[in-house]
Amino acid sequence: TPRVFSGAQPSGNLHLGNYLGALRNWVRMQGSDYQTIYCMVDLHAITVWQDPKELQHATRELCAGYIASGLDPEKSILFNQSQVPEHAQLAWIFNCVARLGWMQRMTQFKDKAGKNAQNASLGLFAYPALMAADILVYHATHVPVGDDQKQHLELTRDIATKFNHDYGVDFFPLTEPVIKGAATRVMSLRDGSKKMSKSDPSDMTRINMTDDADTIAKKIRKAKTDPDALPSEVDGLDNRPEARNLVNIYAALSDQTADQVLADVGGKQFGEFKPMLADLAVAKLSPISTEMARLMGEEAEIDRILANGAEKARAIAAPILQQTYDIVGMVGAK
Ligand code: AQP
Repeated sequence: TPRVFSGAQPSGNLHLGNYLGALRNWVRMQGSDYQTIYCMVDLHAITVWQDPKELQHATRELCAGYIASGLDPEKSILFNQSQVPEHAQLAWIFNCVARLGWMQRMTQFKDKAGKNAQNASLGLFAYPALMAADILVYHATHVPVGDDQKQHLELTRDIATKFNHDYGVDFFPLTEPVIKGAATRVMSLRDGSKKMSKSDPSDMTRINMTDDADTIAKKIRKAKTDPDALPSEVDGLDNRPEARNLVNIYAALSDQTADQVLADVGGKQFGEFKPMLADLAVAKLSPISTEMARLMGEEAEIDRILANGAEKARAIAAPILQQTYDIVGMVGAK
């Protein structure tokens, strides 16, 4: 069976971008023709500073978010990355396969490190090698992600190719990205050129999965737009990034294409469209936030699910790491 792996960082609030770009597709791949493995990537989160107490809270809340969105611990393996040490072990091997020049081209590093890159952690720079290990330690074949992860997935293929070539084996598969839906890159509500992100200092830029109905409505009401009416075709959204973003969100939430949405709402002003979008967002998201809050009242149950998932994940990862060590020539590998 083809195997799916994906993850999200417990680095803050799960938001609408994570949900539409990633999580929703994870749920759709569950219980179909795939074995599905979904991780809370806490080792990735600490590539930038995380307060220890907040990291613990965010990891459990992320797990609650996964389950509330429809992931089922009976159908998918759910666990946190640090509980499966094989990720970090394989990442070391990949640090020795990947080239400095490859890492230097990563746009996410450039964005996150900012102007003062000398002060970024070594872990932030090496992030894509750990991500490649997350995927390849399961020999995963499909990785559902948002559009922003495309470059990292290409690097994952480069690492697999170089490893296979250097050691003369056909061991690691070339993984396929799965980037699907009308909102594969949800943008900030305040700036149509920036992606919606957990780490944006302004909470008004994103819709958190934990936001209540009033907050969601307020954020959409205050979302940046232009003064024109909505066009009736997608071409009319050119050079209107904020308008395009709201239409794409509406399309994704209502399972339509942007063209179908515009066929209905073309000609309307934002004053009329925004309340429609707010109602739709509240209808789709409030059952999830209610369930998340309920699950957060059962911390011991979440920890049990994670421990159980980690055990199942290790059963797959450990033999693949052993074989890797053997290929590389580590004595005592067998
Ligand atoms: N704005 C987005 N639109 C669509 N998909 C998105 N994803 C993230 N932002 C958007 C997808 O969500 C999954 C998990 O992301 P992550 O937790 O690994 O972190 P990230 O990509 O770095 O997302 P954030 O929210 O911007 O976190 P911070 O601010 O901590 O860096 C991935 O599949 C991602 O593509």
